[in-house]
Amino acid sequence: MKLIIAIVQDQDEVVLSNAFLEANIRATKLSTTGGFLRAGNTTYLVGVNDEQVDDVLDIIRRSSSSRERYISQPMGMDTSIDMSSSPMKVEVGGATVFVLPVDGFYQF
Ligand code: 2BA
Repeated sequence: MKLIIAIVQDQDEVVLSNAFLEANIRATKLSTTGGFLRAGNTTYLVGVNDEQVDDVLDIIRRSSSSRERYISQPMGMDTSIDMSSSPMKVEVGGATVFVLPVDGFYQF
């Protein structure tokens, strides 16, 4: 068994939730915040059998888009770097995904 942790942009959340429902994939959705942009994103926890991992990755890939964001000064960034005249472009997503082995799965 594997635990898939997928961080997606909030704009992709509805499409991905619907895709999981359609494919009968059980997922838990968390409201999260990116450490760099300090913007909201959505993190899914998906527990699946090993043979389902590729299908879940496909669903996530198809449901997540990459987007450009412009930021003037991320909170907490070194303020000695003057970014006032040149907003920085960052490409966010589609999805950041971790696949972890699961030692145990219990429902009490
Ligand atoms: P954020 O941390 O808010 O990062 C948003 C985007 O800002 C990143 O997109 C990346 O393009 C850029 N970025 C992040 N840190 C940067 C830095 N030190 N310097 C320059 N640009 C930087 P993504 O890479 O697509 O990441 C989207 C979100 O996925 C992240 O939001 C974070 O919530 C999560 N994430 C990404 N990598 C992660 C990791 N290794 N561990 C845990 N969460 C991660």
